[in-house]
Amino acid sequence: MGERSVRDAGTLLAQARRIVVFTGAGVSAESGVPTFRDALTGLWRSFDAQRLATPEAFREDPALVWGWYEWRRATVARARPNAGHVAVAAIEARVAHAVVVTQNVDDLHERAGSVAPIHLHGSLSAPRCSACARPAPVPDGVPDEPGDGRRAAPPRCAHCAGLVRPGVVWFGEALPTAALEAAVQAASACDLLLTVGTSGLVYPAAEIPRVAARFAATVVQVNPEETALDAVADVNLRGPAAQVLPALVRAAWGDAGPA
Ligand code: BJW
Ligand code: ZN
Repeated sequence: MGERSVRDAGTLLAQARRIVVFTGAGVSAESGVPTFRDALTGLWRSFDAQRLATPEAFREDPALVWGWYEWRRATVARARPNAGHVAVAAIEARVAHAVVVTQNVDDLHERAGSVAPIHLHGSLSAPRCSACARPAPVPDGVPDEPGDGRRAAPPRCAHCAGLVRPGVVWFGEALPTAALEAAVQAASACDLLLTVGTSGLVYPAAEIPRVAARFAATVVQVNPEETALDAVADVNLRGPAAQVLPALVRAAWGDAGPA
């Protein structure tokens, strides 16, 4: 990441009145939460996440899929927000109209102090019945050994005895309407969108930075790798979120950070 580009992006950030921070799995990578396209380990070694995150996979083998999500819930429960999440919360605290839109199903933005991040793909902590859709309780405790993948039979719904499923959005499923509408609305009204740690491959979420660009917002991207959003971004800051985002906040508002 060039010093100058961070300084320039900091100036753009400081000038913006309406900001959207759009995040993906990469913002949680330095907290020890694997990204979606990282290779799986444990019992799931022979799968890829794209095959597990489907209604078909849950129908065929509910214990495999539920076990995978319980392992992920355990991983997140043991993780701590990193300096990238903290910097996002600092941007929110500093800018009157700042909206955090995340594709992540973890709660690390909330735990870093973000007020009401919009979750486009649901949450690991909101299980519901796969038959009647009623919310179900989060299982007590978390699995002991997050490194060791295990199958786990999903609980049964208290109302209809249907299988309880994770409250996340799988491939082929619609995103929660209110969340998607709020994200599109914020993207179409912002003057700067900061996209962090996403490959930009999964739709309709990947439309969010594109909507902002179409409405003439400046798009700044933070990612150590090239992504499908490189062409959409006006500024590409190549580096890990936990380093680049704090540097960006300092470049915008000085060492004192948020007011
Ligand atoms: C770092 C870093 C560091 C690493 N710092 N960065 C148009 C064209 C083609 C296909 C479609 C289309 N529209 C829809 C589709 C189908 C499909 C889709 O998009 N498929 C594509 C793969 C081609 N979309 C859907 O099916 C969606 N539903 C839908 O369209 O419904 C239609 C419908 C309408 C009405 C009724 C019914 C149906 C649903 C998509 C749901 C996605 N769900 C998942 C799983 C959520 C639950 C879970 O977590 O298990 O969401 S998939 C997965 O991808 C997850 C993520 O949120 C999402 C995005 O991934 P993300 O965050 O970008 O992660 P990675 O791993 O891809 O990238 C990590 C990045 O971090 C990398 O760039 C690294 O370099 C970077 N990085 N370290 C900063 N330290
Ligand atoms: Zn039910």
